[in-house]
Amino acid sequence: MSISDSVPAPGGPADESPEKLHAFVRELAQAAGELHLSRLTDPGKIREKAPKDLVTEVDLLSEELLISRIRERYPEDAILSEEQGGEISPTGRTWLLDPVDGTANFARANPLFCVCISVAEGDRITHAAVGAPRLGDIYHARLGGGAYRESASGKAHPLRVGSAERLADSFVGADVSYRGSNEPRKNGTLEVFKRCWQVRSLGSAGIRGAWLAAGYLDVSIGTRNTAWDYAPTALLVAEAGGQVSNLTGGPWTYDSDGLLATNNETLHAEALEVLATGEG
Ligand code: 2AM
Ligand code: CA
Repeated sequence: MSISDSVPAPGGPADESPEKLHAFVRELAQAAGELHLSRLTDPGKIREKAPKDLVTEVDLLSEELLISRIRERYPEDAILSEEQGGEISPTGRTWLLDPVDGTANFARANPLFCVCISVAEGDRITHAAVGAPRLGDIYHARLGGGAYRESASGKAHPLRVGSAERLADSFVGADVSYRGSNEPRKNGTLEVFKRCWQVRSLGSAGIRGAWLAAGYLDVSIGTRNTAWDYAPTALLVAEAGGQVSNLTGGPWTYDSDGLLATNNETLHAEALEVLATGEG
């Protein structure tokens, strides 16, 4: 039995079930995606909240939409979202939201952007959705219930990680910017790049994690500390049969300073070893 079966939904409808909560998570992803598409070539005013860290009007509108719908249905739940902030509840349920992940892509109408929605209970992610409307896909997972790619037709395809067991056979996804201060981890990531088969830099942590779960990538390296865009990866990849940890092999948590996801234990061990060699 998963925690989501055993914990009553605080503040939710009395007959709430994990399936209903999950359907709501998918509805939210769909609604945010429709908003994204309606503003695809009109992101509105773009601001730099930090150098090269963009926020558009659509980020803020998407966040408003998500938060208002969650508050209406689950007024007791905690919310942590990228632009408005918030807290993770130590005991109750928390929604982790990235209203537009891949904003730098979205701002120029590049199709690789998504909304990231996760539900956390205690230290576990119980539901997650990555909605990538320009791709026509919603990737979603429920703890113990499997991971799926839902296409625009509504058809659900089960997700399964790829089979590569060696870096030399792997497609590696990571976003490396030569700006900023995460130099040691960057060196480790570059070392992984040198040893893998091919590198993919997508500009969206949410899509990168979903694509690992789907078998389109074999290794995903995230070198930031942003729970709202890594949380879906943790659940999607675990439910698709893969491995997830922090960058030194410990459990990934909300305040880990990075996330490594791979197909299997053998590949995970190799990736961790190579990441560590780059630290020197
Ligand atoms: P964002 O679009 O929600 O900001 C590629 O840059 C990936 O890293 C995206 O998922 C992006 O999320 C994330 N990211 C997190 N912090 C960032 C920052 N300071 N600058 C650029 N991208 C950031
Ligand atoms: Ca964002």
